[in-house]
Amino acid sequence: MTDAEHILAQLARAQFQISAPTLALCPPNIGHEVAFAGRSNAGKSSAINALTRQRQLARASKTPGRTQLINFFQLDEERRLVDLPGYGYAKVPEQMKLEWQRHLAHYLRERHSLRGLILLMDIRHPLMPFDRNMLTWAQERQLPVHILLTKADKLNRGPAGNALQEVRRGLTALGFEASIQLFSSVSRLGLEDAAMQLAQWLQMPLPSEMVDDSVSEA
Ligand SMILES: Nc1nc2c(ncn2[C@@H]2O[C@H](COP(=O)(O)OP(=O)(O)OP(=O)(O)O)[C@@H](O)[C@H]2O)c(=O)[nH]1
Ligand SMILES: [Mg+2]
Repeated sequence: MTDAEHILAQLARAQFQISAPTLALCPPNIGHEVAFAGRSNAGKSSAINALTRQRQLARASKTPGRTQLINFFQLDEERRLVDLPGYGYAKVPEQMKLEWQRHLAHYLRERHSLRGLILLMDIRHPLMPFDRNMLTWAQERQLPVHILLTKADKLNRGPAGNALQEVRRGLTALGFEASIQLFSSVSRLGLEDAAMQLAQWLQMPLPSEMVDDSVSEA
C-alpha cells in the first residue's frame, strides 16, 4: 500500500462530529484540524466527500449556500476536517453574509488547532475577492494555505494546465504564498496530492516512515 492509499483509507474513517453556528460552540480547540474554505459552490463539500470516500458525509448540493454552519468531521480523537460556510452567494441577504464573515474571521483568528487551510476555487473563476480575503487573513495568522483548483474536469488538460500557471502567477503578483494543484471530485484528479497535504498538516503517520520492528525480532 502506498502512503497516499494508506492516508485515503484513514480519511475514510471520518465521521460527522458537530455543526457549530459560532466559534463558542465548536469542539474543544485541541489536536489538529484542517479547514476547507471557498466561495459558495466551489466544491468544498464534494471535495470532503471525495477525500473521505463517502457520498454524503458533507452534504453537497446544487443549491449554493447550503452549508451555513461550521461542520466538523472527526478522524480520531485529535484530528478533524472542517467544512466552512461557503461565501458570496448572491441570493443570501446582506445581513447574513456579514454575519457569516464575522464568524469565519473569528474562527480563523482564534482557532489554534487549525494547522492549515484548503482553499477551493472553481478553476473557471479563480482569485475572486473572497479568495483574496481568505489569503490575507491566513497570511496575517501565518497559516499555510493549499489551493485546490476545483472542477478541473470541466476543462481539457491543456487549458487546465494554463489556468494553473496563471493562478500561480496571480498569487505571486499579489504577494501570496500558497501551494496549488488541480482537483476534481468527479474525475478524482489530484485526490492523492490533496490527501498527502492533509496528512502532513494533521500529522498522520505514514507507512513509509513507520519502523518495521518485525524484522529485527525475527
Ligand atoms: N464537474 C464537477 N462538478 C463539481 C465538482 N465538485 C463539485 N461539483 C458540483 O458543484 C456543485 C457545488 O458543489 P458543493 O460541493 O456543494 O460546493 P460547496 O463549496 O460545498 O458549496 P456551499 O456548501 O454552498 O458553500 C454541486 O452541484 C457539485 O456536484 C467537480 O470536481 N467537478
Ligand atoms: Mg458545502
